[in-house]
Amino acid sequence: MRFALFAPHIKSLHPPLTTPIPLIPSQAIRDHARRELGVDLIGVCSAEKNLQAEKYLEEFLAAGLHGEMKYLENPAMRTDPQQLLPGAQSVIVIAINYYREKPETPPDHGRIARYAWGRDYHKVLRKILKQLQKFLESRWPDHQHRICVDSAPLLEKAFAEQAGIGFYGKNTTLISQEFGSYILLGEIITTLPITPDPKRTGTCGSCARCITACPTQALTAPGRMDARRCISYLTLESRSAIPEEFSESTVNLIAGCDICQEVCPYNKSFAKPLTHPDLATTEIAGDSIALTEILSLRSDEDYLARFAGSPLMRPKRRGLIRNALNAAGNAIHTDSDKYGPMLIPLITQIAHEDSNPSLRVIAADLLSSIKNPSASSPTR
Ligand code: B12
Ligand code: SF4
Ligand code: SF4
Repeated sequence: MRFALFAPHIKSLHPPLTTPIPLIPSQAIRDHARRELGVDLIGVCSAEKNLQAEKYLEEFLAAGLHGEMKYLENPAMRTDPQQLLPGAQSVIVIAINYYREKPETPPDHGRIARYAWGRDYHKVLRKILKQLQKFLESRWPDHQHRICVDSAPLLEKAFAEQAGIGFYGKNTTLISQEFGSYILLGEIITTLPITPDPKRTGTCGSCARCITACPTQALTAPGRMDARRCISYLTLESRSAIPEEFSESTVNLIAGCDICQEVCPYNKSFAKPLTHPDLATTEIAGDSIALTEILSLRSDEDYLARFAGSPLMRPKRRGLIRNALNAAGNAIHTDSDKYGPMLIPLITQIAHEDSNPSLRVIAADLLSSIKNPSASSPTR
């Protein structure tokens, strides 16, 4: 039996701790997660506060790089599992591979990032973590657990790195040796003292392909992102119009962006098709959607009927139509004879009739930029 060198919650209450806490070996948890729950990677780290991650996040916030993502403005909590579960001893991190081959996307279709092709991963990972929690409860009663998949404010990559799942790439994603960066993360914070895994070593070396490939220069330095420039932020998180500066480079990306992952040599070598049945069997948005279909979604009810259970519920109808208008503008500017006749009538309809006033403005501005391509507008 190994012993913990520290027990974070006890340490903070009684600094001169003398009795070591016996550590539970992680093998049974690992085996159950992999064999019974289809978890691709699992690791454990101590529930100690991550001071370095807190410092990085504070710097990121102080520089305003998070834009409208106000929910990140709690760095002390995001880096301290004790604040999410008093008495926490360990963080169990799971990773699910979500890679799939991407077919070519025609310009009159909006491209969807891989994580959003099927069911909302929060639901999928939460279900897996609930089953894992049941297993923990059956083996070790009288302990507390808290599940996190974006839902609780935890800086997930930082704890996944500590738990040996992978290393931070220059594109700011967490890269695993087994699957590359196409992995989604979820955690159980627990009062169980479990043997931690060693941190994995890994490095980008001299590679900087992601930094060069990013169409909006969102990767400002290795491991540093100005989220306000990232297409994922612009299409999913921001509620504002897509700034003119980024509208052309966003091309036909309407929900997230995978470019800095697609160019990554780790993904080229190690990405493999996903196997988890809950991600594999569902396809709600798919890899792309005809812009005419999105621009025809006139009501929130239509939107819900089409995208319920998908990550596309996050930008809501307003956000996805804003993105589709931007993509439509780009398609028309590429080949107006080909794409104008099918898209302009729908843009006109939005400009005149849409229930959302900001969409009416974006559509009207787009129409004037189509008529007068040299004029600027919020979407071009
Ligand atoms: C906010 C957020 C975003 C923002 C900001 C992205 C970002 N890079 O953080 C936006 C909207 C842009 C975004 C985009 C995406 N996201 Co996101 N996002 C989050 C969220 C909710 C919080 C992340 C956060 O706090 N970021 C703020 C910054 C400060 O954190 P950070 O990158 O971890 O910064 C660290 C580095 O600077 C780092 N660092 C560590 N060592 C070193 C060393 C050096 C030298 C340096 C300089 C820095 C450094 O320290 C900082 C703190 O730990 C997490 C879920 C969660 N609750 O954690 C998902 C999460 C990070 N996203 C995820 C995914 C899948 C995506 C997308 C791939 C989706 C898509 N296809 O569009 C893209 C990827 C874009 C990219 N290149 O990162 C996954 C990532 C999985 C993985 N393998 O890494 C997560 C973990 C969700 C999940 N549960 O799986 N996302
Ligand atoms: S997700 Fe796209 S926009 Fe964001 S950093 Fe990566 S390449 Fe750049
Ligand atoms: S593309 Fe190169 S620099 Fe970027 S994350 Fe991958 S290995 Fe690192």
